[in-house]
Parts: sequence; structure tokens; C-alpha cells
Amino acid sequence: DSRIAVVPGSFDPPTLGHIDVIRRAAALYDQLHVLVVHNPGKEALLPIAQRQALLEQSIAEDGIEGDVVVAAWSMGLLVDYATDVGAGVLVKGIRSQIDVAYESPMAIVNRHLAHIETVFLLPDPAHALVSSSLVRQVAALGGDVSPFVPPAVARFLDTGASAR
Ligand code: COD
Repeated sequence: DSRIAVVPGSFDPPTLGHIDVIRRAAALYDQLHVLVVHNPGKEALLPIAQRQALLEQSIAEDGIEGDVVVAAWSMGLLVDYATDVGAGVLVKGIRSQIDVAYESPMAIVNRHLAHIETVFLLPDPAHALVSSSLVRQVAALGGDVSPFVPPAVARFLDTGASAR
């Protein structure tokens, strides 16, 4: 009976906070699906395929062990993907009361829709205040994002900025 979990997110772009959650979730489950989900409520910086590639590189470069698959999902319910791959758990990071308020109704709906549990991990204090939206702002204003993102993402955003 293998334990499979999904770590969903926008990952636009992936941050050190995301990598922390992925590393810790990979230690808890036999197989992890890191799922890049299209969020229609947010204006995107990077195309889905780019986020997926950056996650794959970052996971490899971080030396995260275990069976970690990176995939993308833009059609339908998140729990449909989870059910398809045999996952019984969604893993999410909780940074603040705002995250709790946003995630709690989704967790309840997902449990009723498909008997999928949501497991919340508290962030490492070192990365607790990092968010993709903060990174997008710093990058747009020409700042150095390297303290907040994995090296692969810093390299990519740097090259993009100098090409503009
Ligand atoms: N430290 C720890 N965790 C963090 C950090 C940090 N610094 N930064 C982000 N995280 C966590 C987030 O809390 C989240 O759990 C995950 O990492 C991804 O974060 P983001 O910002 O990339 O992604 P979001 O918040 O835009 O999430 C998008 C989802 C698609 C996951 C979300 O909207 C969702 O679950 N949608 C469900 C779609 C669906 O099926 N709806 C119908 C039923 S509700």
C-alpha cells in the first residue's frame, strides 16, 4: 500500500519556500507529484511548461531524494488528478492565517469530493515570508531575487532580465 501525495501550486516562479515543502513532503511519502496548476485568478509571469522545467531542475539541483514527479494540470478539478495517480493526500504549506482562511474551505471541499485529505506543513522560518508574488515584484523592478529562489530560477530570471 504505497503512499502517494500531490503538492499543487502555481509555482510562478518556484521559490525556496516551495522547495522546502517539496523536500519535506518527499521524505514523508513514497511518491510525490509536484503539480503545476493553472490558476485563472492570477496573472502569470511564466508559462506552465517553463515553471515545470524550472521545478525539475531545482528539485534535481537541490538533491531531493525519492520518487518525485513534476507534472502540469490545467483541466478540471485538482482531486481528479490526485485520484488518477492514486494519491490520497494533498500537501500544502501554511504561511499565515490568510493561508489558513484560503486553504480550509478547499480542504473540506476536496475531502467531500474525493476523500482526499489535505496535510499542512508549517514553513521553515527562514523561508516563511517568501512568496512568488514578492519574487515577481522584485524581478520586475530589477532587484536580485537570488536570496528567495533556487539557483536555477535565479539564473533563468537573470538571463530574462538582461535580454529585455
Ligand atoms: N513556505 C511554505 N509554503 C509555501 C511558501 C513558503 N514560503 N510559499 C508558498 N507555499 C505553499 C503555498 O501555501 C501553497 O500550498 C503552495 O506552496 C503553492 O503556492 P503557490 O503560491 O505557488 O500556489 P497557489 O497558492 O496559487 O495555489 C494554487 C492551487 C492550484 C494549488 C490552489 O488554487 C488550489 O488548490 N486550487 C484548487 C483547484 C480546484 O480543484 N478547485 C476546486 C475545488 S476547491
